[in-house]
Amino acid sequence: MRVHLVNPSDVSFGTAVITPRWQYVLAAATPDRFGTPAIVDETLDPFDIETVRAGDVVGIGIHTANALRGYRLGQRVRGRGAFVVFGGIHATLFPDEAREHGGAHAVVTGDGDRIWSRVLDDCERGEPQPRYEGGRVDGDAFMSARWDLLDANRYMWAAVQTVRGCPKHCSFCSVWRTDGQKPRQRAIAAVVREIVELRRKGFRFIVLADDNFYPVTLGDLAAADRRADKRQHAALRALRDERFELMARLEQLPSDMVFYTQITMEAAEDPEFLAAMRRARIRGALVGVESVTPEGLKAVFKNFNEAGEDLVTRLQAFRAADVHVLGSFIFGLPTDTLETFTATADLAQRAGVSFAQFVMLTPLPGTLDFAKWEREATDVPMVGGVPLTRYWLIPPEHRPRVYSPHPRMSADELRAQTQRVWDRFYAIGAIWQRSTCIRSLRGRLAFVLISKLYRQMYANTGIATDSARVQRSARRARWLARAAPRLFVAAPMPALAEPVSLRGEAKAIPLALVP
Ligand code: B12
Ligand code: SF4
Repeated sequence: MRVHLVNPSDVSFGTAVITPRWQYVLAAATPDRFGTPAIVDETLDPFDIETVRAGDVVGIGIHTANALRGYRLGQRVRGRGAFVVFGGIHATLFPDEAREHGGAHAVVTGDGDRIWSRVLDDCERGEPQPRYEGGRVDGDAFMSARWDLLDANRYMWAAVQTVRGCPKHCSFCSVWRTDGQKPRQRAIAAVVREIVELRRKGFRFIVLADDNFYPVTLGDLAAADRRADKRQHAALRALRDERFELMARLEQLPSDMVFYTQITMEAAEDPEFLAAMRRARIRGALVGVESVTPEGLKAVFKNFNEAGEDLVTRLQAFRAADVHVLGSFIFGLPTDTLETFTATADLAQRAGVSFAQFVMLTPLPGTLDFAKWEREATDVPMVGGVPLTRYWLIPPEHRPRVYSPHPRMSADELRAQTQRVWDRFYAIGAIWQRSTCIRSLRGRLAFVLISKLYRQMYANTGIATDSARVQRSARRARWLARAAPRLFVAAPMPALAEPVSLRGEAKAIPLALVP
């Protein structure tokens, strides 16, 4: 019985930007007696189903965007007599769908770390259960990924997770509902061990694939300190201290290492944290700016962000700490007007963000926005027998782009305006100007390449609807992607030692104490 772990994708680029972490985590969770799992990432190459034999187990991980591709694969491998198991965020949200459309024998909801070995045992006995609850595994029980299985030449960045869950509750995001609002921080030693292993192999670019790298703000601490019962304050303090300890260890790693993460803007108000990020060489962060207006922020329950000039100041604080910001902006909020597009484009350039993504408000399953959209939808259009409220089940060639309805602008208008902002931000002159944030010519060229690649990949899978444009983008992305990994590989360091703890090993925080 062979185990296959498949990351579905309709488009294969030959090279990918970031390793799908779940595959290496599930490989680690696979007991030795089942042998080494075959890891297939379709963003690199399509899955050759001829490799699947009757009695094998095929684990397919899906998010909403690749769910249908996953279902199609599931049906085909089930036809070959394999056991089909689905997991991932979309399967967690719609477990029955994977059975109905994907030929699933079993669906795992939540985290796969602990439950996976039981699923395999049951398949071995020929008795998989229809549903397994993986739950939310504690931070210190997360499996470390099996990086020995990684082909170092095909990815630009490796993904290491340090914390799961986010205390916020933004209306367009599903993370706080699936991963929970209690931050589950991994043990520092486990995180660092993975990073060292990756650097030994020649990986120097690491994505800290966290929901929010800054789960405890200064505001949270102050609020907890005002309470008579100080236990919560102590728990938050301990979480914060662990972040600093982790960053102190990263600081001791080879100086050519670069980290990238996702973080809320509140970190910009915390100079001590920013300074630690700089020392740890966390050189980039996706910051969910979302909207440049206070009304827009309120509409998505993100009032903790700043707007206008205060927003510029916050974003510049990251830049001053040498943290390149990938600003994530949302268009199509009910409060947006035509002026919002120009104001956003101007602000993105002025605030010194190095990269930006301009996404259109989309009702993603598991979010409050989706629930409202589904609830309020009347006369739901059908496409090929599928209601639009299940748009991910519509074949990609017929699938309309689905956006949250806007009170004044049509979807076409929103899309055209959004495209215009992308084109403006990623014009070669604008990129070259932004690349001055890097000193070396090689670094600047890499910056231009990554900017162009990012833009092309997004245009391909993101907002463009004109198929000629999509095809062109895919071709360019493939071409750029071939050149990119060479700029990312470093000489392996097989003898690299693990950095030592500066304050003694931090203890895992009892979950019950974290608010
Ligand atoms: C890093 C990341 C990215 C990276 C890298 C993706 C990659 N190559 O892995 C980048 C930046 C490229 C990215 C892009 C996007 N992402 Co993203 N991303 C994440 C993030 C923060 C972490 C993912 C991760 O590595 N987690 C660590 C691993 C170990 O966890 P995991 O994947 O959940 O897997 C565990 C379980 O789910 C389960 N499991 C997973 N698969 C399987 C399979 C089986 C068989 C089993 C048994 C179990 C199992 O077990 C695993 C171990 O516990 C998540 C947030 C999140 N919490 O998941 C968002 C997230 C997955 N992304 C999201 C989105 C929306 C996107 C984009 C569409 C954003 C955009 N607007 O462009 C694009 C989509 C790109 C594409 N076309 O596929 C959403 C998905 C929502 C949804 N309903 O699908 C998430 C949940 C964030 C959010 N705000 O809601 N993303
Ligand atoms: S958008 Fe970011 S800050 Fe908001 S809930 Fe999701 S992960 Fe947390």
